[in-house]
Parts: sequence; structure tokens; C-alpha cells
Amino acid sequence: MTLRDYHLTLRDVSDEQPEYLETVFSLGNGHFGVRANDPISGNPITGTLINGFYETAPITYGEAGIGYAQKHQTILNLPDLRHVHVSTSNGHQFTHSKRTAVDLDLGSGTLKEKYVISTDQGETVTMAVTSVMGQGQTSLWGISYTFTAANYAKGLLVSKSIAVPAEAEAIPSADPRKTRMAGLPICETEFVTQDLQRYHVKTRVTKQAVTMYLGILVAHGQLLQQPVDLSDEQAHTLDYEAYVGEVGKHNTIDPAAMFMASSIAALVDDSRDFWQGVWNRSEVSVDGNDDLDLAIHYNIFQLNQAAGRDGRTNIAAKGLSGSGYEGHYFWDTEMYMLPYFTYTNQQMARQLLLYRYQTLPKARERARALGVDQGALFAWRTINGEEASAYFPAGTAQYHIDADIAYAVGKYFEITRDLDFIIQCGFEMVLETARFWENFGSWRQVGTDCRFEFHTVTGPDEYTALVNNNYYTNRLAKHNFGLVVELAHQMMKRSPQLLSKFGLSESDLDVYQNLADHVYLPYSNELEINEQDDSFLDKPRWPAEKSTPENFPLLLHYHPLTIYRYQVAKQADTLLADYLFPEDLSVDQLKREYRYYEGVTTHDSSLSRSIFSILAARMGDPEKAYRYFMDTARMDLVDLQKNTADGLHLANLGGSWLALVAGFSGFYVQDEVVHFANHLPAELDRLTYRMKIAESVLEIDLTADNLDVTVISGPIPTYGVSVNGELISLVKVS
Ligand code: IFM
Repeated sequence: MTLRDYHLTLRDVSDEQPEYLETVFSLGNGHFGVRANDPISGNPITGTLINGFYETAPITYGEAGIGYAQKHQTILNLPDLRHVHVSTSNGHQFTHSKRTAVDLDLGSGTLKEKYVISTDQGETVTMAVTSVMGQGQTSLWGISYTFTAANYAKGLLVSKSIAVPAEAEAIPSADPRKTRMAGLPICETEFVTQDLQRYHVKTRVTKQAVTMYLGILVAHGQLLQQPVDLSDEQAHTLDYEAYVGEVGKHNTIDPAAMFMASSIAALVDDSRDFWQGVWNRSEVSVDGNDDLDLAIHYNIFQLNQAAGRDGRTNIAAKGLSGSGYEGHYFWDTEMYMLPYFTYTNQQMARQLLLYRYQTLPKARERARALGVDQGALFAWRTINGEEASAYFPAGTAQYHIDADIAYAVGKYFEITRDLDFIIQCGFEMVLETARFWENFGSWRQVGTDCRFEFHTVTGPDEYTALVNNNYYTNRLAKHNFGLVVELAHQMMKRSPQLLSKFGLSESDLDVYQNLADHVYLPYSNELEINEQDDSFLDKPRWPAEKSTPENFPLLLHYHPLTIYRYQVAKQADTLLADYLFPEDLSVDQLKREYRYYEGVTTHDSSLSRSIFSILAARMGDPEKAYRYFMDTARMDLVDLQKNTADGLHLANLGGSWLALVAGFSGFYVQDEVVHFANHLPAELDRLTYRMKIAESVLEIDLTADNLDVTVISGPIPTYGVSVNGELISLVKVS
């Protein structure tokens, strides 16, 4: 597969609304993100977002309850680094600007934009802007402005300072997906030299601190000190670099010296190296629809921009592209985004799991707050590990997050066999979550059937809350129990003593196996499908008269109690479990379930369509799979959910990769066999992609009547590989 050149331009996006463009063309490097704000008009609300840099404030409840989450956590909007002041030599400010071209190079991570800028008096010049994130050195970001004459060709004065966020009033919104306004941080700006500004940001409550430096690298034609004459027909360029990170204490970095030794060109090289690594590991090529091909590259690009790489941060629901959902991490990571890393970049997958591990003490505290004296409950939405969801019916009640995390640990181990990680961190997470399930569930005798049940729970479908025996939750809890036993046996192969390190004996494993064997999974004999929960199928369907397009998304138009009383799903729920455990049901049952649940699902959540695409492919309806895939792959580029302005839908971006891999090429791993099946839709001529399993990089190549798997680097794998149900032998190509 040849690595091609991919660029996202203004032509490829659906909308020119500024906030939308800021999101779509945002840059990030896992540590911080810079929205593509217009450098002239700026934007008081959003500028720079640092992963995990947040403020807290008490949650004020009208009617509080024991164990409710106590504090909001909100990612902070930090100064806009892109802002630039431009004026004529006689003091006319350039305050109007129009973005005329944008080009995001997915191979080098470089964003190039063109603006026509003008004054109230009509003087006009053009401004070309190039910006790039440091990817090796993730504290760095660089920007370059080049001015050329249009109808104005005389003196131009340019200056730049870090634009402090305005004291914006909180804009009350009934949209729970939007962020709230956190208290502004304490900011101090100082000029170290004329060419170097330092900006200290300290949060008042969380006591986090960051130092931002902005330094000028190159100013051709002394634009900085005195007006430059544009009439000589030369372009005049100013290069700046910013440092965003902690300076002091343990970090002796000297940004001034670093800037001196640096250049925009060096940053572009550093960024290109990083992206070449990403594409080498995870290149995808979709022949037959160029828009889709570009979209999937864009999605992979944004996943890599968003993911915290340091083991202390994670992937926010909106990544670093916007402050929607307050910069919180959800189950989205483990179930939708992590798989891309688990199967292409295991080092990153490990870092993301490490973040969860370091929140385990808080998860234990949370379990205690819920009256459970053993085990751990991870927060539904959080930055620092504490629960930040103020609405428990669709927050803490989604305790499936515990089993989602355990599932992700299991998948990581299945592919890496990284037993050290399991011994050091992974097993503890799996065991502590299983202990929570053990204590939160209850035994019930029904006739001769003795079953372990979970009551008062919310599954992934947020339009159905506080029910009994949500199928997805129970299925994942069952898996969580089984995983304790499986991983314990793996550890015992290394040393039988390891069990006692976790306070376990072999008879405890029997207890977990027994729980796994008895978790109740609701099934409707009448419809011959898995039931979403004990009561879902008994409710009336959502009324037809409330189903016209202006009623959606339902969450913005109806009180939760209106929605909860109906048989209506926001997103894939039981079907999500079907996708995770393909061995559980026949294709016929899958078809029945799909037909049923598709009829009651609104897809108001961006986490839904990718799963419907995968399952349609698996059940032999590639046309439908393709239709859902189109929506999933291009969701933010066409602003399908109408809120891309608040940030990208990261879970969906991960889901679009899954739809290609787990859907069109039928990928799943079970019992040390990697399965593929050809479900390529007729609309596509060919799909090729790379993934890494254990130490081998595989290339998978599908056309209408063929599916090839080859090893392109690393050893021939020891695990089995099956294509369309038959085990094959792999060959290595050089
Ligand atoms: O985690 C999701 C949830 O499943 C649906 N609402 C939005 C959350 C954040 O993406």
C-alpha cells in the first residue's frame, strides 16, 4: 500500500460558520489543542485547551442526595495564541477578515490558511497563516503570518500578544452537551524581553499551573518594530513559536533558548515525522469514494491529535477540539477510541489504560460513597477521577463503565500478552470492578433458575434510565467476572504466588466463575431476541406525532420522564453487546434484533451509527452498512449532529475506524484466532488497512471477491488467522 497525500480543505466541509471551522481545523498533540480561531477577529470563548487542565466548582443541587457528585470539573479556555494585531502606519486597525482558503495537510500536520483582512476605511491586505503543533516536543506550537499588499501597499504595523480570555458571562443553555463557564484562572502576563512574553496561568481551586511563552522567531522586514512598506511587492513574514507547559520546579527548560534553536520549518519536520509514523502503523485506503477516503484519514488524524500520551491524561469526548462536555473523559475511550490504538499502537493503548489505573483510588472512594465496601466504581464523566456527573440517572447509574474498562484491559492483553502490565495495573482494575459488581448485584431465585441480577441501572441508551437488568450491562459484567478468572490463570502460569498479592485464593476464582455463569441475560421468548432490559419491550413506542424532524434530538425537546416512559433508544445498546460478543448469537437472531432495535433507535447520540454499520455488515447487508458508514465517517465534516462547533465527536471518529475494520472486514479476535470476513459493500472497489497484532504488522486487503492478509513487518504470528471462516497461513512480504 502506498502512503498517499491527504489534505482537508474548505471545499471538503459543509459549513463556513466560524465556530464550526475552528473545530474542524483545530490542531492538537495530546497535550494541548489550538482551535483554528480567526487571528484577526479572534474569539473570546475559546482558544487553547490543555488536556486535563481544569477548574472545579461546587455543584449546587436544588435537592441534593447522599453520594451525589460534589464538584463540577471544567476544562479551561486558555489564551488564544493565534491572535494578531495589524494596523496601517497611521493607526487604522485591521478588524475585518475573511477566511478564503484552508488546507490541513494530514501528512505533516500543517494548517495553511489565507485571509483577506481590511480596516473600517477599506484598506485591504492578504494574510497567509501557517501553523503546526510540536509532536515530538509536545509543549511547542508555531505560527507564521505572511502579509502581501492588496489595495493597500504602504506601511503595515504588526504586533502580537497572548490574548487573555475575556470575562465572558456564562451563557445559560438547556443543551447538556455544552460546557459551563468555569471561574477564570489567575493570569499574569509579563514581557521577558521585547520578543518574548511569558504568561502564567494558575487555577484558583485545583491549583494547577501552566506557563505559556510566546516568542518571536523571525521578522523579515522588521514588521515588529516599525511599519514595513508593502509596496516593494515582497511578502513579509513573521514567525512565532509558543511554549505551553510547566516551567520551573522540576523542568529546567529555557523557552528563550529553545526558541532561538528552533524554527517553524523544524517544527514542521518534527510533526511530519510523527505523522509518518502514524500512517505507517495505521494507513487505511478506501478506493471507490474519495470523500470517504479523505474522511477516514481525517478521523484517524483527529484521534491521534486528541489522545493524551503521558499516562496521566486521556481522550475527552470532544478531544482537544472544543470544550463541549467540559473536557470530560467517558466510557467513549474504552469502547470506541481505544480499539484503534489497541490494534495499531499498543504503547499508546497502555498509556490510556494507565490513566484509568491512576484514578483507581478515586474509584474505590466512589464505590464507598455508593455504600459498597469492596471494589471500585470508575466515574462516568471526569477529568481527575472523581465523578462529575450531576445527573445520576444518566451518569453514575451507567455503571457499565466499570465493565467497559475491564473489557478494554482484556482486549489489550489479548493482543499484547503484556503480562507485566496485567500484574502491575490491569488485574487490579479487573478485580476491583468485579468486586463492585459482586456487591452491587443480587441473587434471585426464579423457579429453578438462580440468577445474579443488577437492579436500577442505566445502560448505554440514555433515553431509558434506572431499569432492571440492562442486557448490555449484565453481559459486560458477566465478562468482567470471567476475565478475573482468565487473567488470574495467566498470572499463575508465571507464579502461583501472584494471586495472594491481590488477596485472592483459588477458591475465590470459583466464586467469580460461578457469578459469571449465573449473570442473568434478559431474553424475549416471544420475539426471540435479547431484551434491552426487564421492562423495555413493555413500554409504548415513541408517538408518531412527535417524530417529525424538529423533535430531534429528543433530549433538547422533552423532559427525561417523557422520554423514559417510551420504548425509544438514543443509541445502540443491546446491539452494542452483540457487536462485542459475536459468538453469543446466530446471524438469524442478530437480524431479528437489528430489525427490532433499529425501529426504536433515534441515533440522537453520535455513538450509535458506527455500531449499526458494523452489525449490518456482519449480518450480510453491506448496503445498509455503507449508508450508516457514510454518516459515521463524515459526521463532523457534514455537521450531522449540528453541534460540531462545540467540538468533534471523538467516539464516532473511533467508531468509523471500527466500522471499516470490524464491519467491512469482519475483524474480531477470539480464543487466539484473529477473524476476518469480507463484507465489502458494492460502492467500494477496495479497502486496505494496517493493524498490529502482537509483534506483527498486518496488511489487510479487500476487493469484491478477495480478502488477503499479509505480514509486512515483524514475525509471522503464532496465533491463528481465519478468513471467511477458514484458517489460513500467513506469508511475509518484503
Ligand atoms: O458517553 C456518551 C454517551 O454514551 C452519550 N452521550 C454523550 C456521552 C459523551 O460522548
